[in-house]
Amino acid sequence: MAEPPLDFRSPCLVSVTLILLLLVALLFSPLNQQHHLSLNLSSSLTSPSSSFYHQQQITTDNHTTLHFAPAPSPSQALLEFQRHQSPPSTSAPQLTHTTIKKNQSKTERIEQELSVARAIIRKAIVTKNCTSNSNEIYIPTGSVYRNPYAFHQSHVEMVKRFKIWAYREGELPMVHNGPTTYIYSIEGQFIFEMESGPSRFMAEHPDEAHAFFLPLSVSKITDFLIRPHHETFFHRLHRVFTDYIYVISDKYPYWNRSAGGDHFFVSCHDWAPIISRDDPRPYKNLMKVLCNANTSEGFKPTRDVSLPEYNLKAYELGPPRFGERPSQRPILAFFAGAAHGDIRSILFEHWKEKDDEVRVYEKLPEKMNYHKLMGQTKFCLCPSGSEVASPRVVEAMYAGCVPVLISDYYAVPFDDVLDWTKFSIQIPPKRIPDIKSILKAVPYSKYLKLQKRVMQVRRHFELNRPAKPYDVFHMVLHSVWLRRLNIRLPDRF
Ligand SMILES: *[C@@H]1O[C@H](CO)[C@@H](O)[C@H](O)[C@H]1NC(C)=O
Ligand SMILES: *[C@@H]1O[C@H](CO)[C@@H](O)[C@H](O)[C@H]1NC(C)=O
Ligand SMILES: *[C@@H]1O[C@H](CO)[C@@H](O)[C@H](O)[C@H]1NC(C)=O
Ligand SMILES: *[C@@H]1O[C@H](CO)[C@@H](O)[C@H](O)[C@H]1NC(C)=O
Ligand SMILES: *[C@@H]1O[C@H](CO)[C@@H](O)[C@H](O)[C@H]1NC(C)=O
Ligand SMILES: CC(=O)N[C@H]1CO[C@H](CO)[C@@H](O)[C@@H]1O
Repeated sequence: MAEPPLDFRSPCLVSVTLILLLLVALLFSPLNQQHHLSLNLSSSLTSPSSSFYHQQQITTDNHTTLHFAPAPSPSQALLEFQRHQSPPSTSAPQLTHTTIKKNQSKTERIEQELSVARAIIRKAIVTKNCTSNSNEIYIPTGSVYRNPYAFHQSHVEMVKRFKIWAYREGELPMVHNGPTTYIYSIEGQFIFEMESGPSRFMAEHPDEAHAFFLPLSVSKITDFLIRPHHETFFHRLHRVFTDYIYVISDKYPYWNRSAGGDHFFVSCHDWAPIISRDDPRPYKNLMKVLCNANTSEGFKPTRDVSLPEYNLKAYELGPPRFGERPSQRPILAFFAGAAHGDIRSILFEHWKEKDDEVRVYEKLPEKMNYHKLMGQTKFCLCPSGSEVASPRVVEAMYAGCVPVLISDYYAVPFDDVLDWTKFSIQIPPKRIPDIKSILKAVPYSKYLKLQKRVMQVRRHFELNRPAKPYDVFHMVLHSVWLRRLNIRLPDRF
């Protein structure tokens, strides 16, 4: 009896083939090879094999791998932005291994460049010395940095090398739209900074890009898309994003190459995490740069980036600076804002207009100036509202006021570089009744240190146009850069 002919349309065979392909991708995905290059930021970036957008077989190629000598063990290879880090190896990494091969693929070239950057950063950590050719406007030092040498060198390498391609697809108003306003302003500021002028980070051709920017704006989409009611709207929001990804992954090889792992979008809107709710698969690896960095809602600090929130008019570059000297700040603690969310209702229950030193208002009396009050306050309360982030963190810094974070599940911005315990106070929501005693227990000398460091880190939250090294735009890109350094693309393109 003759065997039936092999029919590739057989659903069973097709799915077996698919499963095999997925397994191969899982086993060999270079995105899994964190241990060779991890800067300890992406341990959770797993294989993208289940993504619809990533069905091709990926293989690794040893020739593209840059070996550091001596071969680091997994823990030694970690480039942690921690202080007091013991050197990864006794000898400095050898950069001489970066021999340029002839006829490299475009992806190989990109990956080799990143390998060189990693090696230079590791060397700066070992030697505690940064190599830079340019005249630097600022040198990070002091306890506010987890590892000032690593950060300094990494920032230098980023400014020197990092290239981003912003997709041109999509139309105004939902894509490519300039400054947005209100508490979503940073989202539009970022898109505007990337697209409006000559940014040093923009790639001239996608082949030379290390990362890819999806210039969609959730807050513009929510403004312009008809929303009869929330549920229907959430589906539409999801559709806009998924369609966009479909278009660019069909037209260009870059999305499929990394299953979205080197792609990112930026949003400050509360609803941004919802884009992946209907079908999370395409978003598994995508870097989400979000204000709403709620780790209990799918935000992964190793993959995603926490974005500071600003409450600004369009084109406005930062809140006013009315900060008094530390000795001229009679108010112990201050908050004014709407009754959004559970944490604030607890705050109001205990403190709303009840205390002379802990001044908490739902509605600020008209004769009072919000920013001036912050400038006369030692500790500015920054409770979460209807999302985890609050524009008060940045406002406090501009006013030279020590931020007091009152939140659950909030992944704070730039945490891989900055040590927040050195310039802020964190009070868990359940200790809201003790706010006054906690803050009064901070010795004046410690307060002075905290305040001085607030003035120091403030530069990392400043908005400039065009952007300047170490300002918030650079810090956000640096977060993306670090996450990009932690993945390696397959060499097939
Ligand atoms: C590739 O590298 C791995 C580990 O570094 C090694 O075990 C393997 O033998 C290498 N394969 C080839 C083809 O060189
Ligand atoms: C490199 O590629 C070019 C054309 O793509 C070819 O002519 C040349 O022989 C190749 N060189 C090597 C060393 O493979
Ligand atoms: C850092 O490196 C520079 C040149 O690369 C050198 O002149 C300087 O002495 C080094 N500093 C330290 C502390 O090793
Ligand atoms: C990327 O993958 C999808 C799904 O497998 C496929 O439809 C698309 O054509 C691929 N894109 C390119 C540029 O090959
Ligand atoms: C963060 O997410 C959790 C889980 O969804 C939710 O209960 C909590 O309210 C969120 N926090 C804020 C401030 O929205
Ligand atoms: C040395 C080390 O592994 N450090 C940290 C790397 O990141 C993971 C989680 O992402 C931490 O658990 C480790 O402590």
